[in-house]
Amino acid sequence: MNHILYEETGQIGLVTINRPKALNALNSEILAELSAAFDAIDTQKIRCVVLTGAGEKAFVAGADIGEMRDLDSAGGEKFARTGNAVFRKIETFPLPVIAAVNGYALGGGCELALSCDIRICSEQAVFGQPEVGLGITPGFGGTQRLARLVGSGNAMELILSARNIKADEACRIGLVNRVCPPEELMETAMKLAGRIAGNAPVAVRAGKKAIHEGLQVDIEAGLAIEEKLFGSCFATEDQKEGMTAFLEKRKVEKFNNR
Ligand code: DAK
Repeated sequence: MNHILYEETGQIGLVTINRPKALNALNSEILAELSAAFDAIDTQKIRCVVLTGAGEKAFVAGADIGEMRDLDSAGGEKFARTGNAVFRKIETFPLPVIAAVNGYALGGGCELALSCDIRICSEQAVFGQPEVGLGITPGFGGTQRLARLVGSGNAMELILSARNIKADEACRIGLVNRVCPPEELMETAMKLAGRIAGNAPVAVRAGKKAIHEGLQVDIEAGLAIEEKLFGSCFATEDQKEGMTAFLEKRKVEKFNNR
């Protein structure tokens, strides 16, 4: 791959978008490589994924404006389809994905962070949806995921004004979970990933699935989704071990992902 780095630390997979000279802007090659990188993750061995951008300046400064400018409508549609498919792949990925946002997360970059399950950012991070200033709307799910996460009023303000916001404001409106000094960002993200990786994998996956799927339906249907996934945990050895350890007043020996 030319622009995606992947490494593993124990049971954590780290995906890095590596095009720092263009502030990690997403072109079609990067989108294809990002998709392939997620496809290649061993979801039996790895238990949590961290996604970040290379360099100190940007997570992702958006879709590649140079590549997009001359697209015709068929090209625009193809670009949107590719991007939407990758972002949806991340959102529905069986493992939790944490975005470690190290700088600019603009346009498609903000939308990429929104496709992740949890967002942690550095004090230097900047978020925004500048698309209307470029004559387009957000095209990788921004109008949908931002409104679901921060409410329609905040999403309207950000998308319609194209105003960038800093980390503290992003945290205040719930766009990010946590803000930390730049030098502590990766350590904080990896620590959280490690904590997630230590829990029962089937239960963690079920929790992610229940939240995502439940948000798309009414409360009755959402509770039905939860019941089914809750029930499925009782078919696992890890549920027996988790509850037995509690009753025997000892720590869980090991969750085996079974
Ligand atoms: N695309 C391409 N190149 C970019 C880029 C981008 N989004 N952002 C930065 N770069 C490149 C710059 O062109 C520059 O390249 P060189 O000139 O060195 O070759 C290099 O990165 C460094 O950038 P700057 O020199 O501008 O750095 P500054 O520190 O001065 O400014 C900045 C940093 C982040 C404020 C600035 O670069 C900036 O405003 N960048 C653009 C941010 C932006 O508008 N992002 C949103 C892009 S629109 C769709 C699906 C999705 C989308 C649209 C449609 N469909 C459904 C069809 C998504 C749209 C977007 O993301």
